[in-house]
Amino acid sequence: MKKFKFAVIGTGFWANYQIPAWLELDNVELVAVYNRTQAKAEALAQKYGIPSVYDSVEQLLEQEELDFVDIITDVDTHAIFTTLAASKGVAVICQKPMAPALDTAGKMVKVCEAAGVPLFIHENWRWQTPLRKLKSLLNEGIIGKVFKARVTFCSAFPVFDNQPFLADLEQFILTDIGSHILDTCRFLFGEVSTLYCQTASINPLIKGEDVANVMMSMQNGITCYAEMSYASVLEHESFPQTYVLVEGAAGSIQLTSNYEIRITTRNGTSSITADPPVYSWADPDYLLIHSSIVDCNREILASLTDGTVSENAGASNFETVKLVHASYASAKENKLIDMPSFYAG
Ligand code: 89V
Repeated sequence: MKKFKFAVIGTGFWANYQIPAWLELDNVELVAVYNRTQAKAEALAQKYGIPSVYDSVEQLLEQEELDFVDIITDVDTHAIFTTLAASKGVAVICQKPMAPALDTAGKMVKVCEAAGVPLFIHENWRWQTPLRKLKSLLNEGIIGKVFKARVTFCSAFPVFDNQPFLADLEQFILTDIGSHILDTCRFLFGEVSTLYCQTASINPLIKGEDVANVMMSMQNGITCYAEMSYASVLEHESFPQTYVLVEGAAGSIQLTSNYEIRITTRNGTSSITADPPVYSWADPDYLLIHSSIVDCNREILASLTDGTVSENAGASNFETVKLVHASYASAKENKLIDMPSFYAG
C-alpha cells in the first residue's frame, strides 16, 4: 500500500490533534514539520518523532519529497503557503477558514487548479458521527419531504483560552463557527438560494461578533435557520455539540444532547445515540471535533488515492466561504442576499 509522505505547516493548538489523527491512518508518513520559530517545530518533532524540522516553508518544499502538506497556520498565511506548495506540485490540505477574504479564497482554488494539484479544505464538522448518522436517516426518507430545519451551535465555552487569537478577529463567529455550521447546512440540505443574516457583539472582551442568526432558503425549497453564538449562557452547556431539528411531511428528526437522535412520526418517537469514537489523544472537551478529524483525513486520503471528488475539495468548500461572506454582507446592509449572483469571481 502506498504511504503518502506529508509535512505539517504550523504547530499551534490544532496541530496537536491533527497529527495524531493522521497517525491513526496506516498509509501516511509524517516526514517534516514547520514553524517560523524553529524551537516550536523542534518540540513537536520531538513529541511525534518527525525526522525533519524547518523554519522556512520554501526550504521544506525544496528539500522534502512530499505527496501533500497539511497547513495548520493562522488564516492570513493560508494563501501564501498554498501557493508555494502548488508551485512545487504538492497537494494542499488547508485548515478552515480557507482565507480571510473571498477573493483570496477564490485565488487559492484557481492557483491549485492551474498547477494541477488537489486542494482540500479541512472542514471536519460534517464528519462528526452524529451529523453523518442524521444525514443517513434523512437519506432514508423516514420523515418524508423535508420542509424546514434548525441548526444550532450556541455556547459560552471559553474557547479563547485555547485559541486566544480568536478574540482579536474583527470577524469572529461567522468565520470560526459559520465556516462549520453553514457547511453542515450545505451537507445536510444542499445549496442555498437566498440568505439573510443578523449578527450581534455581546462579549466586550473580544473584537468581533459572537452571535449570528442566518435564515436560508435552500435551492430545494427547504427553509433552514442556522444560529450560532459563543455568548449563550444556557442551563446546559452543549460545547462543541451541534443540535439539529429537521421537519418533514411525515415527521421530524432531532439531534439533541449527548449525541441522541430522536425520530418522530405519526406512529410515535424512537431514539438512538450516535456516539463519536474515543481516541486517547483527544481533548475530552473537544472529543466530538477531534474524532471527526480522523474521518475527514481518511476521506481526503481516499481522494488522493483514487481521484474521487472529495467532500472537502477546495472548490466545494468555496461555496461555504461564499455563505460566510454573504452573511457578513447581509448583516452589514440588512438585506437579503441572492446566492447565485452573490460572487462572480
Ligand atoms: O474547530 C474550530 O474551528 C474551533 C472551534 C470550533 C473550537 O471554535 O475554532
